[in-house]
Amino acid sequence: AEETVELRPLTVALIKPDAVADGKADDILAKLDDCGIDVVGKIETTLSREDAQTFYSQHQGTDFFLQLIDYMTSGPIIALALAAKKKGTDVVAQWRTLIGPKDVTIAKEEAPESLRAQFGSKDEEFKNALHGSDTSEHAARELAFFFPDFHKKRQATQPKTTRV
Ligand code: RTP
Ligand code: MG
Repeated sequence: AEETVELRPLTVALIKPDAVADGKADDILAKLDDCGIDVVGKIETTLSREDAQTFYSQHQGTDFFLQLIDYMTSGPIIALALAAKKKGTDVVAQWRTLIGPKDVTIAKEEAPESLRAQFGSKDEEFKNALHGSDTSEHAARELAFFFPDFHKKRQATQPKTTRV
């Protein structure tokens, strides 16, 4: 069978360890269609400490870094490559809006419909169930990390552009 390469802009979501362990992954996945999101890649994996440190390198040196690495390596995660159903949508921004604020308490107050408000931990405000790439550059980097073959095929299909 012929494989088609997904050429829409993509973002990367992670269903974080607590949400996977609490059996929320299927409920989260079931909502995405109604949110205007197509899942075009899905893998389950467990991050090593080194992977997690690289993934969150921008937070190295913060007082929550160790806690964040412990959290993100505490069990299996599900990585998703997401595309917007609606043409021309900035899927990186769309997904960040859908997940809502990173602090679950604030998400519940300010964005009760958001996925973090619905699926985040009741007890720990930073166990927010979901990640979303924050820029298209980071989305490309995260896509290459979690879906290397997929990323390579996209690169090969992309027309070469010349910078003037
Ligand atoms: P993410 O990278 O996971 O999508 O979350 P985000 O962009 O909304 O938030 P970011 O500032 O990048 O923080 C990354 C993750 O670190 C945890 N965190 N803990 N204890 C704390 O003060 C604290 N601050 C952030 C959260 O799990 C957050 O999602
Ligand atoms: Mg972030």
